[in-house]
Amino acid sequence: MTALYHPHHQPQQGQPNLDQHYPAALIQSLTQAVLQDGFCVLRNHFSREILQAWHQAFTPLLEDHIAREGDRQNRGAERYYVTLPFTAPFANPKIFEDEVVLAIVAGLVGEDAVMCQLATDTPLLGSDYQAIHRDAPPLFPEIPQETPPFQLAVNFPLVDVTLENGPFEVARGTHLMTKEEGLRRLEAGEVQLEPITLNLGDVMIRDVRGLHRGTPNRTQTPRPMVVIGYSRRWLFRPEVSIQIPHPMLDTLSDRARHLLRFNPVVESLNDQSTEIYQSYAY
Ligand SMILES: O=C(O)CCC(=O)C(=O)O
Repeated sequence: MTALYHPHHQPQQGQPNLDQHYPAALIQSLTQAVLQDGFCVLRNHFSREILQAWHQAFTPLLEDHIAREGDRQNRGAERYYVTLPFTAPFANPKIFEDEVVLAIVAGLVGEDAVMCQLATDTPLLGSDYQAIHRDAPPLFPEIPQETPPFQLAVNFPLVDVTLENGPFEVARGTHLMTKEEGLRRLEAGEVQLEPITLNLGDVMIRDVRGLHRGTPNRTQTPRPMVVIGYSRRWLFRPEVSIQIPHPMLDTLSDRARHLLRFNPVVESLNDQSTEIYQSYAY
């Protein structure tokens, strides 16, 4: 069973997600779901107003990205990876410091986890099925056993995700085995790819080793999915980073500074090269 977070535990829209709304047992069961299934979904968790503002700010970034790098197509036809600038509206602690998400993250990749990625994946009309993949190589490719989690993706869409506009598909439990074994089980019909439909406000937390793929967006409307990466403190992923503009530093809480501590601080975002995350599938 995917652990679902049910609305009767839900804080009012616009209210902070305080711990008392999320009993420790619920956080524990969501954490356990990620350990067992490779993912969990928190329904109706983030403020839709905040995400609507993100969507508005994202649209010109996508257009600009396509104009500059549209011919790269390294994630497949009509599918784009766009880094989000760590400025308003995206540098919002109500999202990246969400108490519940951080509690689950801490239970999976440690209290001293780091935030290493803030970006989006967006299929458009004309996109296709991706090859089934993971987002990270195994820590120890020499042995056929998997390890406890070390890299998480916190995903949430900027539009409702339906079966028509390119739902992410994932095979439950495949983070616990080698990629070859996961592919064998898929081939044998022992596990299936499941499409994850999400409403604006829903959040998926996943172990990036779960075998998954993007699917075609058959609508005219782009389907942006945000990815915030949280890792164990010792994991270095040179392909991703978050450039922190110096003026933002004063606005960050101690916890945010700690989460972001291994990211580069830059004078301004204007003259910096952006993240190039080319090789994404393992
Ligand atoms: O956006 C999606 O649905 C999945 C994209 C993905 O897995 C990737 O590009 O690595």
